[in-house]
Amino acid sequence: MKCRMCNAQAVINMRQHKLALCKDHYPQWIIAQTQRFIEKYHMFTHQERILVAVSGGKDSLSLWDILWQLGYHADGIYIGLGIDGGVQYSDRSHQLCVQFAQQRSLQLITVNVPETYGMSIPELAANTHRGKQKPCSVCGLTKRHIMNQVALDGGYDVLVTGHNLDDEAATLFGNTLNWNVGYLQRQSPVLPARHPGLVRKAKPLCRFYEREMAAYALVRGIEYIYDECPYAVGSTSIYYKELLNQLEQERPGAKLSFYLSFLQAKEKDLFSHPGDEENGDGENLGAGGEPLYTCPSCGQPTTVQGLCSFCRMVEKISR
Ligand code: Q46
Ligand code: ZN
Ligand code: ZN
Repeated sequence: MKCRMCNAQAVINMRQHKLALCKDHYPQWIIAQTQRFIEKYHMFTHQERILVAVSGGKDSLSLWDILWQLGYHADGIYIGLGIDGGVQYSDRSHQLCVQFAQQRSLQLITVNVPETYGMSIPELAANTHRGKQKPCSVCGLTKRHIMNQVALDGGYDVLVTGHNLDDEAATLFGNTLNWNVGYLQRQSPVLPARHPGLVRKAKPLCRFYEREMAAYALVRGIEYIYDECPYAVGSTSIYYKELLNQLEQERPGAKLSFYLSFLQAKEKDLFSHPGDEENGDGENLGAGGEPLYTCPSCGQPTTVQGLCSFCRMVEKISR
């Protein structure tokens, strides 16, 4: 397979775009496409301050690398979850983020959950009613809360995450299977901040396949953690990804068109609703148009008067 631009050996063939590119032209194409998506969905500008959520995985580190090459003012945030899983998952992923930032003289903010809250994520989960089998719901709540708080306190304009097309298509698939209207309303490449306690969120990689991001990281020599979080094993989202991969196998481009057709349907107001909003709690906050209150402890939004879910959890474990 030859590169369409220069005839050199191609490193990737993207069947859905009928495009093969070499090791030089491929990263250039990814970077230019990312800039196109940032503008198309009005994610952020070169004048704004960006906080990139990094996990040590290929997507988030590639995203930070792309934004850096595009000349954006982007700092990173890493959240230490205290997850070991026999592979020292958290330690290793932190090391890789630190190394990545040092190589590019970028600023990395680290929040260590066990040091800050006195318990690791699995311990937090074991000590609350949430996440009886798996710590994922407590983990998600905690990560969203901390990322939003650090972005607010640091005066960042936008929080960006490395969700790729496979992630977005799997989420969309799950939300469609359940016709979860609230989540469908909120699923978007960019989510404006509707409450003063929230920052805007954006997903610049939402139109790239997972394999395209793996190829980008490889070509750019980015060292990343290959292991998934040990708690990801057997998750519904992984199951949906496998189903969608089967579909993609037979119909190249199916995943991309599933996602893009959804975005087009949204543009035509299929899911329009006055209460279109995400929240610090990660629940269906405000999606039904109900009013948002402000948590007296952290300032982030909540649907009930009083403490938000995160602050309630913290209060419970400190008792
Ligand atoms: S939620 Fe669950 Fe992930 Fe947290 S505990 Fe691991 S798998 S990291 S995206
Ligand atoms: Zn080429
Ligand atoms: Zn709160």
